[in-house]
Amino acid sequence: MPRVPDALEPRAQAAPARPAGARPPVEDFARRLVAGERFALARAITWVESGDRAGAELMRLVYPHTGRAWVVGLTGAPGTGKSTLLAKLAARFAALGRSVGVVAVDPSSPVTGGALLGDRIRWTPPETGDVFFRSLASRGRLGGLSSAAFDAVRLMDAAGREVVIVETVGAGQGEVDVARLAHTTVVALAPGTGDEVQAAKAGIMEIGDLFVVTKADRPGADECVRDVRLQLGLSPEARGRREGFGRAQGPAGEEPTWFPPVVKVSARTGEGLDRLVRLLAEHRAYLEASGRFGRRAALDDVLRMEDEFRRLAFERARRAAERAGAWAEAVERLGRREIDPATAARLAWSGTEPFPQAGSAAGVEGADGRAEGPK
Ligand SMILES: Nc1nc2c(ncn2[C@@H]2O[C@H](COP(=O)(O)OP(=O)(O)OP(=O)(O)O)[C@@H](O)[C@H]2O)c(=O)[nH]1
Ligand SMILES: [Mg+2]
Repeated sequence: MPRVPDALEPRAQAAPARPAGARPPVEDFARRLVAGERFALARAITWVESGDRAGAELMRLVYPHTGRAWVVGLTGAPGTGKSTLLAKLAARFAALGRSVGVVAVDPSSPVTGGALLGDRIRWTPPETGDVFFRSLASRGRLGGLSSAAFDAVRLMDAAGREVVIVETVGAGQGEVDVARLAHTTVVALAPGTGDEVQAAKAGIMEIGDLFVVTKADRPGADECVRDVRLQLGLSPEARGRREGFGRAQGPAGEEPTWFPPVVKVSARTGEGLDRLVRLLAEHRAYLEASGRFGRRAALDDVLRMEDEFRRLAFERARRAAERAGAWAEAVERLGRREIDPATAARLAWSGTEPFPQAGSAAGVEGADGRAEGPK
């Protein structure tokens, strides 16, 4: 059996270094943040959340200090018990001497203002241990994680948080995003809610590295575990198959393997928590043994780069279309319902420079976005 990593071994806490000397504010903040100062971290996250330019500047400065944190994503339907579980997990890691960061993406939207569920758990920090909690109200335009959530995770990483746990409500794109950001994705399902069925529909069975059946003190937990196992391709007869970190003979010799475990946990009674923490540590060991730990963060960074590139490309193309008058024309004809939105987009695109185009909405079908010719 593979060795369980030192993520479980207690370790003494290092005191954050005190900064000294006066420098320009953002640089000063960057230094204090990297030294682990909580106030600087809190301020930095506020900057990125509000879109303050200082946030982008700070990110540029502290970025070389990122890439060390273990990012654990926790997702699941509203009211599954994620926050309650997260509080227990954070306390466990903190008790082991780890500095913990928590990013909760609040399901309340700026439109409705309210929380999804009246009884949702408010965060109470553990009595001991180093936990930094931050809740972000903002969500991405398409319901996925906002870039502020990604940035908050990176800032916590730069500030030396060793474990960063991100809670998102499973509502489509959110889970996919959290899996993209996290090294380890935990999917929470509550018994008796038909969550298993929903999960299969939403495709979250594919993203889970671990499945937690929450509220195990309630009836139906065993059935829920069985259903999830069945969906993972673990028939009751195949129960003996090893879940978690294993090794298998691959083309290039023995390779680390991972099969998603299903854990029954009650945050209320504490049942299953030890096993969950042990399996999380096992997944971390698997990530390291397979070289995925470093690669995962790098992949996320390239995707973040793509996001920004997409934004820049959009802005440039839109400005070009506006200059050519094609944007306004497209919007106007769309408003008169002469053309549908897709055709309108092509018409607007036909005005972009420096891409050579035919002047009509119909003539832009072949545009592949490659800049050709002098301009
Ligand atoms: N019986 C029982 N109830 C639980 C357990 N964990 C959470 N709950 C209850 O389930 C409700 C929702 O818990 P939360 O932790 O807020 O769930 P959540 O998934 O974070 O909810 P959202 O963030 O709103 O999606 C609360 O009333 C909790 O008290 C548990 O282990 N057993
Ligand atoms: Mg919650």
